[in-house]
This record gives sequence, structure tokens and C-alpha cells, in this order.
Amino acid sequence: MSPHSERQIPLLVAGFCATLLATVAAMAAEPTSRPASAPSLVPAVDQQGPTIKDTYRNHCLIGMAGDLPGNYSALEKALVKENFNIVTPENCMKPALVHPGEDTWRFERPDALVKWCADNTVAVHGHTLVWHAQTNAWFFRDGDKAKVTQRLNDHISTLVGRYKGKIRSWDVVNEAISDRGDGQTAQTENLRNSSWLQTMGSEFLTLAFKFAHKADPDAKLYYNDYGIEAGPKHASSMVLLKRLIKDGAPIHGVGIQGHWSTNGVPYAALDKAIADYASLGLKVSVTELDVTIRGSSGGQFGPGPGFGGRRFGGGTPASPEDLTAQADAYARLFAIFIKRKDVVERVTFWGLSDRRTWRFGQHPLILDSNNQRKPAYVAIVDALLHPNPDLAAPR
Ligand code: 9MR
Repeated sequence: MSPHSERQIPLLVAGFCATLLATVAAMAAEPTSRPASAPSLVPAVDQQGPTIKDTYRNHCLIGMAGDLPGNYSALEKALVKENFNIVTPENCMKPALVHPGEDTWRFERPDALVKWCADNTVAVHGHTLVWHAQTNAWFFRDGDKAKVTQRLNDHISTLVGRYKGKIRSWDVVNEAISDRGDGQTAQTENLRNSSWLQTMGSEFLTLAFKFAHKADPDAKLYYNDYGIEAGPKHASSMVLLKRLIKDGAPIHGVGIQGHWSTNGVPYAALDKAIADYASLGLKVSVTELDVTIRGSSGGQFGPGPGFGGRRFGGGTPASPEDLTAQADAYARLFAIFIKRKDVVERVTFWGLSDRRTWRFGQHPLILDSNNQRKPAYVAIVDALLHPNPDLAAPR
């Protein structure tokens, strides 16, 4: 049994009622394949204990992703301020949204986000300058290498320059390494065959970092990717990062995205990967953390009606066992981040709650769809304040 479950404090009445209502509503939409005897009530969770942001204030930044303030409710905005000290724009700074045409920029949402964060003393991590996805075709149309390079420079210098001094760090290049093994992934960069690679060659990465650094010399610049903590993709990331450093790219750190599931977190590989990146003189951030609940109760997207429809609630409820296993997974992850605190400078959750998540219906985050703290929340606090030796970091 984990320490958080031993120390569970009875729910506040309000929190209990909200959770019970949500559970009952979600059960109404439960697929008939789920056993009728399956547990339905979540374990009791202390809603009043220390916040994750305060608990980890001497270790790392704690962030969330969202296009604030947007249509976030007053309660949700209060939760962001209470629990997080840095925000990543989930979508509004992506090339396709902020720069849909060569001479067309959409700064309304990014400006509003940067202002909201400044007004509320929350830092901003920019996401993302260069990506193979959500980048309009005009960047590459009729372009030789020189033309595309100039468009890349214009894009980066305009966007980074606009928020100079207001955005702490940037994902400069996102997901450049291919998922598909080519038989030599452990020895090569194995770059994704993107339009950037096709038009500019592998130099597009180095140049992107140089353009960003020129636009804001104080911003910390990151390479960001998923699955780079393990296997051949990790090996490729090391080859790529060594080349970027050798070629003088002003790179500060590596973003390990962290889209995992409860029974699929590569703890030992992650621990080693953080050390590997540190050996190159780089910092690490965990940039898009979410750990879905495994199995039929959480591994599928919600069927629809549930608690307010597919987008805002609903889905199959998580069982107490699911939530406890998820809490243990988060505790083990944070034990690694604590062990590597000299390297890990930020941990950002990809969303606010199980209502505000791209993995909706899979219960991936630490606040539930009623904005109540889940067992995982308390487990993360306990990982620092009351560590459980059974959930320790790999040695
Ligand atoms: O969470 C984001 C989702 O709302 C968008 O529809 C999607 C496509 O732009 O991107 C999601 O965020 C991705 C992030 O930008 C890069 N890493 C993977 C994330 C999840 O797909």
C-alpha cells in the first residue's frame, strides 16, 4: 500500500458529493461490457493539503498546458494560479494558428495568454516554433532553401521577438526524430522526413535555434520530443543533440514529453536518459506529462453522454484500483525527478484536469473532471514530503 492511501483523509462533503455525482453520471454511460460489480467510487483524497507548486518550489517549476484565459471558468483560472507557476500554450502559438499566411498573423490568443500570465505572476513556456505538423504549406511553397530559410527566420524572429523578456523558454523544434526505425536508428539522427528536412536539410534545426537566440538571447531554448527517453529513439536523440551542440546551436535543454500510461512508464530508461542529457551539459524538462489509466476502464475514449458529453466529462469511470495504480506511477516518476533535481528544471502537465485534456476519457491528469484532487495529486506531494521506499527512483 502506498503512503498516500494510508494517509487518506475523509473527503470534504462538497468534494464527495461532486465526485459521487460525476461517478454516477459517468456510470450511466458505461459500456455494458464492463462488469456490473466493478468498483465505482474513487478513493478518498485530501483536498486541502499542500499544493504541488508550493511543495516543489525548491526543486522545479510545475506547469500546465492550456490556452488561457480563453473559455476557462473563474474556478479553473483560480486552480491554474493555485497549482502551477508556468503555463504552456497548448495550441495558440503553433505555426498554423499564429501564422496562417505569410503576411497573416493571429496574435489575439497568444497576446491574451501572455498578458494573463503576467497579470497573475505565472511564467510562460512557448510551444512550438518548428514542427512537422500544423504548419501551413505556404512555408514551403515554391521555395528553394534560401527562401524557406528566410521564412523560418521571419517566423521565429517575429514570434520570439514579440514576446522577448516575457516568455521564459521555448520549444524551438518539436518532434523532429522519426518513429519509424530505419535499421540504423541507434547510430543516426533518424530525422522525420518533414517538409523542413526536405527543403532545408538537417541544418533547419541548428538555424532555428540560432534565429530564436538572436530574437531573445535570454530565453531558454529546448528540443522537445516524445519517446526519446528509451530505445533507439533515445540513441538517435543523443546523436542529434551532440551534432547541434557541435554546430553551435544555442540549446539549453531537452523536453521529454511524457505521454505515458500507468503500466507503461519506462522508469529506468527515463532515469538514465535524464543523466545522459545532463552529460551533454543540457537541462531537462518534462514538458507534456500525462499518465493514462490502463485497461478497459480508462484506455478508451468516452462514449459521449456521460457527464456532459465527450468533450467535457463522461467516459468510463476509473476504479479505485486504477486510481491507486496511477498514483503510484506518478509517485515513482516524481521520485526520479527529485533524484535528478539538479537537471530537471520543469515538469508540465498536458492539460488542467481530466476535463481539459487531449486524452479525454482516459483520466490522465491529477485533477479529476470536477477539478478535485485525485490520489495522484497527493502521491506527488508525498513523493517529496513522505517518500515511500517502495516507489523510489531506480538506483
Ligand atoms: O493537446 C493538443 C491538441 O489539443 C491538439 O489538437 C494537437 C494537435 O495540434 O496537439 C496536442 O498537443 C500535442 C503537442 O502540441 C505536441 N506533442 C503531442 C501533443 C498531444 O498530441
